[in-house]
Amino acid sequence: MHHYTADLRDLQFDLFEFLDATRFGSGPFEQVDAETAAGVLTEVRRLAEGPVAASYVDADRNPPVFDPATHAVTMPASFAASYRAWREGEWFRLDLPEEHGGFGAPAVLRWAATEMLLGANPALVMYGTATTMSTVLQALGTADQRRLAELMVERGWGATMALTEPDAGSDVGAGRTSAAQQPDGSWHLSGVKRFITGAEHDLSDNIVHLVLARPEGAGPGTKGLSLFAVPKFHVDLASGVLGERNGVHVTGVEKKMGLKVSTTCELTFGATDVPAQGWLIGDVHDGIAQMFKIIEYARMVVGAKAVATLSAGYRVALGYAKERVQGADLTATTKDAPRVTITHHPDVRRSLMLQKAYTEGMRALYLYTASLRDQVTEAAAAGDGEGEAATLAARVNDLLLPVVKGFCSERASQLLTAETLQTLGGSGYLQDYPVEQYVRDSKIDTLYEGTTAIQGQDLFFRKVVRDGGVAMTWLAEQVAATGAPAGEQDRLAVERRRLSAALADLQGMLAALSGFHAEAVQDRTALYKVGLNTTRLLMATGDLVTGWLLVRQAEVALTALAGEVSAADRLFYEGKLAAARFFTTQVLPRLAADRAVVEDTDGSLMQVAEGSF
Ligand code: ST9
Repeated sequence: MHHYTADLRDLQFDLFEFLDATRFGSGPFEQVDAETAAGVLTEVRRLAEGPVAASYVDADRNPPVFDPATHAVTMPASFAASYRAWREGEWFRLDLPEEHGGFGAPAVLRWAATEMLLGANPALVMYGTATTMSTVLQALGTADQRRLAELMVERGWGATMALTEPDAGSDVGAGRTSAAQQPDGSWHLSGVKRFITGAEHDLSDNIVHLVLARPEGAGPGTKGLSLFAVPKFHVDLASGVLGERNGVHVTGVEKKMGLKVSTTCELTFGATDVPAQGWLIGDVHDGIAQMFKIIEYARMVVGAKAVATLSAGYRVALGYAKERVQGADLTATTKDAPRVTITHHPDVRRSLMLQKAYTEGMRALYLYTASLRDQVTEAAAAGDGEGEAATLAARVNDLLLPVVKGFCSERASQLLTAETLQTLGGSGYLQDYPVEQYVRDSKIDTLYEGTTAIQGQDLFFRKVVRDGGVAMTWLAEQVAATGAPAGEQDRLAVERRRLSAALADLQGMLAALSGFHAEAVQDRTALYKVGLNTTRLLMATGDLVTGWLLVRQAEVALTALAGEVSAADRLFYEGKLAAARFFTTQVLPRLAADRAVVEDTDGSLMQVAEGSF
């Protein structure tokens, strides 16, 4: 047994009972029927819990070694073995479209399988998604770049997304890496990128960097950036044979709090005699939009990773709590009353149910978001890709992306520290259990791929205001429908009432923020009142959608319980009812306080002198 166990039952529930299971074996997903999909989940679970999880701890204690003289990184042997096991199983194909050697699996299945790998060994997925990055070259590249993409898949080459620079983190548009066009049509890049994931390792014999740089004479900001493919080694595209070393080198590898086996690199272009030669993607200057194709995917990776780690942690905490005998029942009246396992203590139960409800609710959230992508694919396959339903599904998917990334990572990180580790008491602080590593490895999820603050701004300014509120209004209608009273005998009456109240609170927040936004037409400083609340809005939206999905899951559970179920399934479905009851009555009421804070925002914080902090 390694550190990780997957929650296969809950993943199966999401895919085959909760979300629309009719997509398996039909339309664009004809080749992946439900039985095949279930087989994929079982196989990936075996791989994740076995060889993939095997190096998780060792690679943390013995992280990659960087040699500045050769710019090379040696990966821990244990991790290389995990990576090999994953590649030899050809599982990288799961994430590729069928026309590029993939399985043609729906997004819900791809993300469910990815969750297990992320929970078992997140860095492995981060190195492995290099293969998926090739699809951007397939979609947007020239004929040569599409050939390069083929080689990336065939040879298992690494890839990076290179945006960040020492003075351009959240503000990507401040990037100074430049690109000068050459007579042969290629470009020479100069500059330094920072925090580049996987820019050096010895897991593959080449790495293709996808780099944002500013062509000479281009304008400022993100719109002046173009996207270039810059390989570590030049390639003869016809044969795939590697040629000369390109002038791009890793000049530093960061020492970090966690996720140590994922190399975080400083990447320098054109600092030696050899130029850093790159090629403009698709021969068009549209860098930030092209890079966002990768960023959107990566933000889903981060959200799913956060849920995967919380799930792994919750299962460790639950196992511990069921075994750990400590103290007497709170109602005991004598000092020598029998000691009980800590699951008998109310506060431990509160903590465990909080972890369970968030884990299952946020899993439902990222899978529901993935299912919207499937709806777009299905509509396109039916020749209705530009139709109303597909457009709406794409907009709601866009709306939920910052929630998946920002909300799931924040909640998972908070819960792992405040609840999961705490369940184990002092033992949680020890390296005897994996939870301290989960805490360290998951903290980065709130930071990279756009911090939580960036996700909050994205949600309000781009996904609500710029969208004209279309996606948010549709989502609110769905929540309202679930929250509507369903008769006197309804076992979920309390849950629906609480859900409706929380929806009203979120709508109150949105109304207040829209008011501040409108006020800014006259007085720009009113925007501060929006900015003081965008993270709060992000978290409240996440809580509401999580609560909504948990109530809908409870509806499915009730239906199942009305029929014949096994003893194990009875417990599983009762657990769904308990999670919905707990979340709607103990978490959602807090949105009323958030609403009051938003409505009372006066912007005075922005008047406080720096020296008074
Ligand atoms: C990093 C790496 O952190 C960490 C590794 C994580 C592990 C991930 C695993 C690897 C995954 C690899 C997967 C590959 C697979 C790929 C498969 C793909 C199929 N949505 O608002 P404006 C665009 S890397 C879409 O004016 P500012 C849009 O084109 C570092 N597009 O922005 C827009 O034009 P328009 C991560 C968006 O004020 C244009 O940008 N760093 C979106 O100029 C300008 O928009 C970050 O994430 C969006 N949501 O710049 C940066 N937003 O408006 C964080 C913008 O005409 N900072 N565009 O449509 C930000 O996101 C900033 O908000 C900013 C602001 C830079 C966009």
